[in-house]
Amino acid sequence: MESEKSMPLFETKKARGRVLHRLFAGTLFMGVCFIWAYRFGNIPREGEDGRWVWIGLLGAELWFGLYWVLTQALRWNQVYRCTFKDRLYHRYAEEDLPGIDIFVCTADSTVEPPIMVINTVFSVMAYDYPAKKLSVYLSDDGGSNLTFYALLEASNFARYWIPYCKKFKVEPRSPAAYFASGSNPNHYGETTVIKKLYQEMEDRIVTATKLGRILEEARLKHRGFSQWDSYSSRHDHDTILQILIDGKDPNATDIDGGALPTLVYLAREKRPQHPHNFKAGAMNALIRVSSNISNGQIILNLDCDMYSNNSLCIWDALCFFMDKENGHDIAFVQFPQGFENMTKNDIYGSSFIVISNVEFHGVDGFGGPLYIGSGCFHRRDVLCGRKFTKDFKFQWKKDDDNKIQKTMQELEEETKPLASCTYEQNTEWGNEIGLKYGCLVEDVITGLLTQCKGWKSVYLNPERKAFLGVAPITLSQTLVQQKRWSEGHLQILLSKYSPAWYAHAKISLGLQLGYICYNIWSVNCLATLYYSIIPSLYLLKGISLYPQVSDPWFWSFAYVISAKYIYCLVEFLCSGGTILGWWNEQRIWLYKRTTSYLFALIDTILKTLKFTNVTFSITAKVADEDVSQRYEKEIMDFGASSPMFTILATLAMLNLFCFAGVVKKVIMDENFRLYEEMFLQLLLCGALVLINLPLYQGLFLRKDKGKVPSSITIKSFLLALLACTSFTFLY
Ligand SMILES: *[C@@H]1O[C@H](CO)[C@@H](O)[C@H](O)[C@H]1NC(C)=O
Ligand SMILES: CC(=O)N[C@H]1CO[C@H](CO)[C@@H](O)[C@@H]1O
Repeated sequence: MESEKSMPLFETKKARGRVLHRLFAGTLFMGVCFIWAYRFGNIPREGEDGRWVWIGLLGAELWFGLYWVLTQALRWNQVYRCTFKDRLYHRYAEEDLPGIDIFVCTADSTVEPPIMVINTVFSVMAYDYPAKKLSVYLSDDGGSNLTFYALLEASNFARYWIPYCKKFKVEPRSPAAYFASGSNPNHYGETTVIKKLYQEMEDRIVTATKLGRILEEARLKHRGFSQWDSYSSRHDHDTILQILIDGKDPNATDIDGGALPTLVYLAREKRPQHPHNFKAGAMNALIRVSSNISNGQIILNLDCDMYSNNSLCIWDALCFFMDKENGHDIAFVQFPQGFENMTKNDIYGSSFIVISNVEFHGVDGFGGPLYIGSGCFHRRDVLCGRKFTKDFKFQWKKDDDNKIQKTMQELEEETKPLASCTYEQNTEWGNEIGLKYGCLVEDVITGLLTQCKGWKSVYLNPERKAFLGVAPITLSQTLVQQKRWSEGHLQILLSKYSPAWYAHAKISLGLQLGYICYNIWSVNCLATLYYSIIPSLYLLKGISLYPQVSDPWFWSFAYVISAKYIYCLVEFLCSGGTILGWWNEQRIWLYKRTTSYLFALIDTILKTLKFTNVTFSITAKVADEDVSQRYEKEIMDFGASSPMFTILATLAMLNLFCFAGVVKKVIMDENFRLYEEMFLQLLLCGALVLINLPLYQGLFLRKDKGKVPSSITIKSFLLALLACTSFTFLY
């Protein structure tokens, strides 16, 4: 039994086939070097035609090649983790397990409906973990009494739901997902009862949400609502804190007399004159408030739309933190974000299967994944700024029972000041302590700083997804989300804590490159825009910019293009995608780069020059019927008047004109040896036309609400026409 006690709780395996992969990458890199040599060696001399175009191409190809090298850092050293939950399960007595505080963040009750939020709350309250050790905190930055009302209803329904889940080993434990999954259990009678209870509660909450207010009789039932008496708006109110279930109270039990986890509602104080620092501010308030109530040593952070699909995933995370040999330097355990609303071919590329199934395993091999916000377990101490020391060993604290004396009201009043606007003044909160402020991707920069201090992180990607969220279901949502991420990443690169210099020698080179690879997403827009405009225009004009098929240099292009795309396709398929899904991903790749990244880059430049301020937009989580239907049928949604769409449509139109112009020339002039002379340019333009097919449909053929608005159609038509004609006639 002695050996059983010391067996490791997790295992790390290296990916197979790395030697082969490295060889392959080597040959591809040679190809890239040949392309560079060709471009470099053939620059037209000063004064000659086309010198600048050529230099532009050289620049773009240098960028693509170097970026590809960076992406290799994400593939070089992949590792896979697996855990031994059974060993952990048998090793510790219940009272020796650490407390877990779960933070769910919501920001706006209109885009994040309360019923969805409480389903996330249920999925974590019902975790298979001693209830006394579990506390769930909901941070409501919308300060909405509707959300509070929903949570109040939830605190009641939990008394039925939790014992039901435990008794019948229900999975998943979000009631909405469970009932929707239609799994037909044999305990039919009890299921009918609980389903009815749930539906009644859902009705009440949805009705209240629709009305926008809470019925008087419900309001009178709970003292908590009185906290809204002094409320003037979501940007201006006192701290609202309510312990809805106190897990330490022996009277707080479910219908079978079992213990319940603590459940807390928090809307931190907001004042217009105090910056609230968005989600990072909310998280930091939660860290302090929870420290005074349950003070769990492990913190799980979840977005409100991301329910837990595995009631045992706490144990997975603890396997890392509690491993005696290798667990002491692990600061956080990141799970991938899975999505519930995925269609088969993922038209908006929002499942990120290559990032979650390949790249994050790669960064894990170099010291740990990025902290990406949701689905991440942290050590509280580290989040609160503990410095890394090599031989330090974490001790698992026993409960401190001194809080038990206080009444709930006393505890609430004593805790409220911790969530006030002024608490953080002249402290290190938002800097050395807690999540960092001032960045659009506050989670990533916080994770980076943690790693720079010497801590490691771990990426656990089990077959069955532990957390499932809602992916954007329109193109504009997708592009806006991408803009925010890529802009935040660029901010990190330009910040004091840049992976390029600050992190040097603090984290491994591989991890540094991995971070940079994400950080410079937005800069990709320049080369991509150049490549999707210039070669096509020159094709129309009949000027060749690439080697002819008979030229030996042609083969370096041919090899790099085909090897890169075949590899990329295989990688996508191995990550669980479909061929059509890959094709869709290529389209989104192009759209992201020509719009989201471009806007992110421009915004960053403007902000650096101090022209504008940080803005933060949340992507809507609810959609009208129409939009959902198109999404489920995998029809792209262009139905918004966004400057992003004008760019996309103009580029698509421009390539269509160039392609059509060339086809016309070929038909009229039989001697025109186009394939031979301009094969690569034709291929590029043809590929751009092919990939844009759904957009042409949206421009010219579709009649539904998701088509491109006619104002954009006209604008982009004129712009593209102007570009093509002025180029052919004037230039
Ligand atoms: C979610 O959990 C269920 C089991 O309850 C499992 O069948 C399903 O595959 C999981 N979903 C994902 C996306 O992993
Ligand atoms: C917001 C949204 O589109 N939700 C959908 C997610 O997927 C489920 C099942 O396919 C639908 O029922 C939801 O309407």
